[in-house]
Amino acid sequence: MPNSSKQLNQTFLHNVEPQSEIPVVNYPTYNRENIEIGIVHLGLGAFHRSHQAVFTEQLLNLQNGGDWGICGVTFRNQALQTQLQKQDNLYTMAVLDVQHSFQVVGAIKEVLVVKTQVQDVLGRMAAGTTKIVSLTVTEKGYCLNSAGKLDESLPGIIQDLKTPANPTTAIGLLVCALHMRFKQGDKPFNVIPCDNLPDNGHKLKSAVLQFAQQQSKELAVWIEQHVQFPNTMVDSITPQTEPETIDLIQEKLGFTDTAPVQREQFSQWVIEDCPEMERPEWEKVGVIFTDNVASFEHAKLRILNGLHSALAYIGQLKGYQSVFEAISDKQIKAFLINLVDNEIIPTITPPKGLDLHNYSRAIIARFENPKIKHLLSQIANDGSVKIPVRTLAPIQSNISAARSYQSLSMVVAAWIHFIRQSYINDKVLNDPRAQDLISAVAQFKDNDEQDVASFLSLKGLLPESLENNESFLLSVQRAYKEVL
Ligand code: CS2
Repeated sequence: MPNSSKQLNQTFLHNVEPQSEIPVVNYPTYNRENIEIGIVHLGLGAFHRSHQAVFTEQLLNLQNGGDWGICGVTFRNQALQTQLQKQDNLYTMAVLDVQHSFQVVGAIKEVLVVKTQVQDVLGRMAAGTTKIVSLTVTEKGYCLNSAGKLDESLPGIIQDLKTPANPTTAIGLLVCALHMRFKQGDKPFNVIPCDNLPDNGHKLKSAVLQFAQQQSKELAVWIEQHVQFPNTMVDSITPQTEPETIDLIQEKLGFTDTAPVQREQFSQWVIEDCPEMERPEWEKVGVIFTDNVASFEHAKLRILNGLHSALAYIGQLKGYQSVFEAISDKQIKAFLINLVDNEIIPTITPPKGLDLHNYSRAIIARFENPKIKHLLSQIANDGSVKIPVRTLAPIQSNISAARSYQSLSMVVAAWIHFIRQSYINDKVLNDPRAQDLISAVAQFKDNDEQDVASFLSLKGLLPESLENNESFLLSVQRAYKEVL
């Protein structure tokens, strides 16, 4: 019988029966004390803990997994640090799918907080034992403008450029730690970005170089020549942890874990192959290394994330809260199928062997997973950085190929309505450009044409090729009238 007083921690792990009565739970099979930290991860959110940390865990569980323990860095979340420290940084990853299964993850050995321990974070990044710095800092964490370059007008970047030894942003941290290694005469670490941005490695590299150039030209040249920034594609639906998952773990596994994560069964990680990069042998646990990340990225960002954003805005306007609820609406599902078949798939050149029709249907089936409550409000966050990648990019491709894009325009229109509704109902809009977006909709005059035109003329919102594009404007104006 489960004993409810047990707390997940190292002592618990030492005493756990290797042949657990519960076949669905796996514990670390390696000795955590013998593993050095080789990876610093910036952005210790649920996604990292359910994805990259789990692939690393699976590798460590094989014999001779290597010194690839992780130092997880959160920017502000001291509560998570406290929770994890109580558990010796162990936590459970719960797979909520057709069948439940659980993995206790030991790969994270240390948790640091930038806000209170920035020098410790830098020390760990600058240590010669750190071979890789990976990131999940969300799209906005890359501090890019709509042209994909470092946005030097952002307050965080302005501040970090002024006080580079005391950084607050991911870009500032990377440059400062690389500078320390450069001055020490050490080899650099390599950088693996894991956020939903096309060309994430190259974009991050260019932002880092732009920042570094302002510190020292030699540093910038050294980074340019010696630091690898592979592009990657990551995929696994990981909603915020629900209290029910904590209860489920208590009930099924018999221990208390106050910081578990939950995700679906599906998990994929594609990384650009950089042969000279020292890294874990993740390919042994299913990670794909390829020189064609771009086509995986396009397929995933435009189909999965593109449909997600469509659901997030259209679904909430119709009063739904979760992906599962919205996809269960027949009209919405039919809209998504039409959208993906006619306006998204034609814009993608798939990687060899990937059938985009089947891929899209498998994604819709993943949305239909009733075990996962993925809140539309979570996906709706940060539209100003997601919509350009997920919706405007396929619109641009369709325009160049003279194809229709009316359903994609509907997504843009739903986004504008969503912002307007947030303003009317006095709801917080989570978006790096929240202020601009809210002031734009605050000036709406209930004249649809004018309102849409003034919204879309916000500086830096649209890629250059869509600014002043009459047919695009007309298409969104038409959709804006129809969407509600
Ligand atoms: C979602 C993603 O919140 C969002 O924007 O579209 O987090 C999505 O769940 C993941 O990319 C799935 O891999």
